[in-house]
Amino acid sequence: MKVAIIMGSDSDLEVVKKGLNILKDFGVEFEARVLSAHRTPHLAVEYAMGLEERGFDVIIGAAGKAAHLPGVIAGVTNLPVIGLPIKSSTMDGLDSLLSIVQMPSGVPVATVAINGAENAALLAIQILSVKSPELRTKFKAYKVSMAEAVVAKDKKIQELL
Ligand code: RP5
Repeated sequence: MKVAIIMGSDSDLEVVKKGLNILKDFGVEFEARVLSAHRTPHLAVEYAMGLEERGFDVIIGAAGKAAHLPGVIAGVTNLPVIGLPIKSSTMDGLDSLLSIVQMPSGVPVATVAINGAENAALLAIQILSVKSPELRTKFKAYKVSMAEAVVAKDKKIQELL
């Protein structure tokens, strides 16, 4: 089970890394590449078209500004594509979000929040966990520890007030 992460620029890496760390924590195999829908369109399409045959299951496409990358990828693959809008411009990432989320019907891109790299990775893990009991168990444990952290914070605040 493998996830491919394609980012439009190396300037996206700082945000994308947060998602890569989650994939590492869950022990999910991934490949991360810098390929642009505008600057290297032929390479990006060629790479995306080969992923299914290479055994990948999910693709995360991260891009900012006129963020066409996830949509272009979704157009040339049968694999599910998660779009990660990067806040990289003077419009606070709203341009990236709208470019990614407003896909025409027939070509879905599951779009997460602006800079939501963690959720992109977690959604990829949830998709993989449909066929992986091991990942599902890890995901359940993740949710439990997240809830425990909130309960601990609540307790701490009660003690302070
Ligand atoms: C997009 O343009 C990239 O995904 C990046 O978010 C944005 C800016 O790229 P750089 O000019 O920093 O390379 O294609």
